[in-house]
Amino acid sequence: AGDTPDVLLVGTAKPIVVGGLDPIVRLHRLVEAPDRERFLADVAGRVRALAVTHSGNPIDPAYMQRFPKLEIVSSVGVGYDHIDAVWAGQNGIVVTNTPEVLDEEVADTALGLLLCTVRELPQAERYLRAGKWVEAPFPLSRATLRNRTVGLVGMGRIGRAIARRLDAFGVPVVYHTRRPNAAVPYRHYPALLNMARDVDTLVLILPGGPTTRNLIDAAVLKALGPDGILINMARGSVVDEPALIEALKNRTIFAAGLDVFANEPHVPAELVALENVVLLPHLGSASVHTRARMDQLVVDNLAAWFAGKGPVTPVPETPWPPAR
Ligand code: 8YV
Repeated sequence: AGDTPDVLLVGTAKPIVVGGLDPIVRLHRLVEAPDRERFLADVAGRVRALAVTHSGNPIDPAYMQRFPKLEIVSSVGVGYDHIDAVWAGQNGIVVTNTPEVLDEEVADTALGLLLCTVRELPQAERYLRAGKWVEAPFPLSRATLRNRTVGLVGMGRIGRAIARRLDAFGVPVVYHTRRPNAAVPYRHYPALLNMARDVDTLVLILPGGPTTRNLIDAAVLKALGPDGILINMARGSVVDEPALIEALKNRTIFAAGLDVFANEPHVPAELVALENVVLLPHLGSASVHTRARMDQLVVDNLAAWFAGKGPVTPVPETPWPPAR
């Protein structure tokens, strides 16, 4: 009590995170340290929390073990596949993410990307800018959202926000998850391959990490078929990227809309060269409005923790109060 806790900032010094934490903790900015290793060795023994503002750094057991007094990892973003939350839970470390505050934003972006991909809107805009409209009208889009059925892979909070939007569009929704969600009215497919066979559009909105790696492989793409459209709002790791590139080149599927990639920010040149893809630089939640709420939640979790109130949004692997 009375002790100002030491917190290590891992990632960029976002103003809301720094501004919110500076008055209540002793904030160490790893990002600004000239000699990171010496800096870490210096502060590691005192650090009680990590504030993670960048998902590029893997927060694995070896990393967390450098901080013997580590109590909590507060990470920005709803996805936390960059953190070994199972190990953290087993070692009494709480992990928090930033759910809910981004649901509607990501769902908006998902519908935008779906419409862009189905109706070839970015291609049409490039056409206009290139001055080609005066020569001939842009070709009719071969695909349409009319008569499509969307298979959602994942049915969490964001999945439900996407499904609600599709309801309003008059587009039927089905979904695949490991366990059916009793709270939703949509048909559940226990087997992804069966769903891929029955629908022509897949929207990925599920966690990344080892359990979902390459879930969308050549077999799923083949089952989706020549009218198939794949939208990835989840993590690049969920898709076998080389298999997807092959499927797009060979017209095994019709098109893809991707907000996430296997090795961000690097996007394979082969994808960039394709006309039947729409590519976004991982901006599902990336508005000033929503990112401010996410950053604030990173602060709120640490503020609540050090005030003795427990975390605001712990991940399921590190429940609070801890399961015994
Ligand atoms: C960001 C995201 O990539 O919330 C997520 O899981 O993918 C994004 O909002 C990021 O985590 C915030 O920088």
